[in-house]
Amino acid sequence: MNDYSEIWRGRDDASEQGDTRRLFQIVQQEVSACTGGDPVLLGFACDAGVRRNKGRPGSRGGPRAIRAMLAGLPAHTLNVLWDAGDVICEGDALESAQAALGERVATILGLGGRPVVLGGGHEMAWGSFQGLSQYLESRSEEINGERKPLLIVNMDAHFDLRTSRPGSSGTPFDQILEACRTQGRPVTYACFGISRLGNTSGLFAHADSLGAFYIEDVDMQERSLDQRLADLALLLAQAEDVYLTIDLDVLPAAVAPGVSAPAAYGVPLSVVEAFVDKIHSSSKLRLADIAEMNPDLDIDHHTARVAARLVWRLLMP
Ligand SMILES: [Mn+2]
Repeated sequence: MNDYSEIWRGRDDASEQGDTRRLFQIVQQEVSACTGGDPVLLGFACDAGVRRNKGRPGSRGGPRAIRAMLAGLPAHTLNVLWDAGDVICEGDALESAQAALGERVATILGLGGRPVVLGGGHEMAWGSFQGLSQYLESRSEEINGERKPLLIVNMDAHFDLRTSRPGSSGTPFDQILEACRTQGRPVTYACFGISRLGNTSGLFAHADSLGAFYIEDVDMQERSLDQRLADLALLLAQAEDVYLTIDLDVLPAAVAPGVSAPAAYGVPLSVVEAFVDKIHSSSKLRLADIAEMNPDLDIDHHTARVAARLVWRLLMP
């Protein structure tokens, strides 16, 4: 276990009136004691997949940067927050780090916790999914009848469906869909915020061939929000379980400069947040992660603050 006492600190308002608790005052690290429904943070300190994908490295510092911005946020109705520490990728040992992430996610899910994973490059999704898959497999014995699909909601400027191997930050959802085919697991892959300028025709064709559902960034603006939330409601109704993954590069570069591939256009934070809230309130969300936080490229913690804001909403009961 890493020592995070340097990060989990903030302003103590105990001399003020009312409930003055902030997240740093309710965080605990003995995760094995977590009870059903508690939120659990887990970091994936890794940019090996970004390097393999020829991106700009630095996201291995992401979990630390997001925790630092979370620490001082008010706790409001939350009474306990668990921090399971980081899975750290050494060098280019990506596959073993992803497997380790999967084990930790499966353990948290088995305890009844609500994991929120802080990245780290988007290669984290392949690790997160391995944990969710293990958990769903162990649970499936208790469920009779036909399985409804797993819904993967990816808020991202990119499909991340590259077919080259070994895996990278550009391949995780192709790896996941491949694993689902092998497992016979019904799955719906839905991408919101795809940039036409950030994906080749070949990638669009591959997404089509896989039956992916996707909405481009130009149709993910405020003016279309009601329609998009209706699309999301339909997808949620058809699903048994939901995995939400947010790539911070779905946001405009001015909002999230601290990412490997900033977006010239992007999806407004208000729209991303409306999606997060709707999915969070669906009671089907099993696992969430937030990818591509790169503190080396951030400006005055703007990206880390946005990431912390989205994570905060996922942590609330
Ligand atoms: Mn991505």
